[in-house]
Amino acid sequence: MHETFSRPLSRRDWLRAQAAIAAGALATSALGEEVVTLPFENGERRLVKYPGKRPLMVLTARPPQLETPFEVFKEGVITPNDAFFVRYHLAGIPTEIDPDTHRLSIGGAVDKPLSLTLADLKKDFESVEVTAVLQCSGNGRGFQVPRVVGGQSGNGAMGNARWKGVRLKDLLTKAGAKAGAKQVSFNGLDKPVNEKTPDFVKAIELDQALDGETMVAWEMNGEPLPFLNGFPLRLVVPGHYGTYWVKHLSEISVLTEPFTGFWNATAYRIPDNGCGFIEPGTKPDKTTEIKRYKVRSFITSVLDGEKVKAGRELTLKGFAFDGGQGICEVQVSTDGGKSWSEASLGKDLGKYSFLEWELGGIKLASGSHELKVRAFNRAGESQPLEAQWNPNGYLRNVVETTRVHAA
Ligand SMILES: Nc1nc2c(c(=O)[nH]1)N[C@H]1C(S)=C(S)[C@@H](COP(=O)(O)O)O[C@H]1N2
Ligand SMILES: [Mo]
Repeated sequence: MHETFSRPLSRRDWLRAQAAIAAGALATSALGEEVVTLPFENGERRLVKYPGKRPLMVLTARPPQLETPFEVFKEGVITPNDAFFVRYHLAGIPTEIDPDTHRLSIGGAVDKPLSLTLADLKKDFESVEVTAVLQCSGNGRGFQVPRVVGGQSGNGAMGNARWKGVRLKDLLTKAGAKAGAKQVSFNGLDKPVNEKTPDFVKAIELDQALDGETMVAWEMNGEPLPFLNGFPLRLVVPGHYGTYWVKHLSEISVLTEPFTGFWNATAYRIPDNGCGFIEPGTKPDKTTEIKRYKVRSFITSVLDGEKVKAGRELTLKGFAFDGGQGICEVQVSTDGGKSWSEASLGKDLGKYSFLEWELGGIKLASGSHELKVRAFNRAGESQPLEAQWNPNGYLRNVVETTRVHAA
């Protein structure tokens, strides 16, 4: 079995992979297919192997929406490419892209429109790298009560990777964004399959596009981007929810007026009240675009529902992240949130990365225990003990609870 679409493949491999995606899934088989059950209503998910991926939890097959099984996060703070989640909105996803002929156009309000190949990007611009979390706005939506429509994800619609590419700023500087430009929009090769669905185009402010952090990337963890994660080029917007990270990027447009497309103006919006949450079941008076990640933290060394040895010394581990202020403290509770101990922090991979934490010397008496972790960032932001709500199930960042039984 080939590993990714981005490696040279035989013609036969290509045809097989294309047929698999077109059929909506690479069915491992009806026999012996594993199922993972998330702890909420209708939480059964088949584990299916797609091209370039190990078996992942299928939320929808067309378009592919694949969730990372949470136990993958035990492997470390870099999420392996073959386990990285996949999310698409449009059923018309590309199945074959030739990296030698693929072009990225930069147009709109610029002095000099550009049309660049992957080779041009690598040769004509300085390459840069960042380790950054990619998290879907609806990560954890399945846990929200009362429930809302949208993909009912557990907490596996996130991952952390080392991205390599060029600064968007350098591309826009070369093209010469015109004075008075306001925003920049991004389009990829995927297409809607019916007329009513708007094409997936996203825009960001020009200032942000020029911040030197937003990137056009071709590499993830030292490999070409996996096909389903945006091969051959994607936008990387460190600290910002995944909706902006446009995949199979083909077109960048500099705009003189604010973008009014569906995916900015109607979708991916949160209550405009500072925190993004409102009274459950109500409607927001005003909305604004979703932007940066809220503070989150997870226990990964033991999973919810796991059994542990009573009285035996235990080290808890996990990771925390935020939208780029940087995590400065992590606290762990083994008594359901009554008391908290400070965890030690692992190697700093940069302010946009998962940051590992660890707390040793824990002994649990026989019986059931609620383990919790919470993080604080440099802006003094943390996580609420009670889950909060909004109509799209975005921004989940409650202090998560891992229930273990010691015996
Ligand atoms: N072309 C394209 N890019 C896209 C999307 C899409 O539907 N089409 N979905 C976005 C959303 S909502 C998310 S969360 C991320 C998911 O990236 P991944 O599939 O690499 O995990 O891709 C973003 N980029
Ligand atoms: Mo998303």
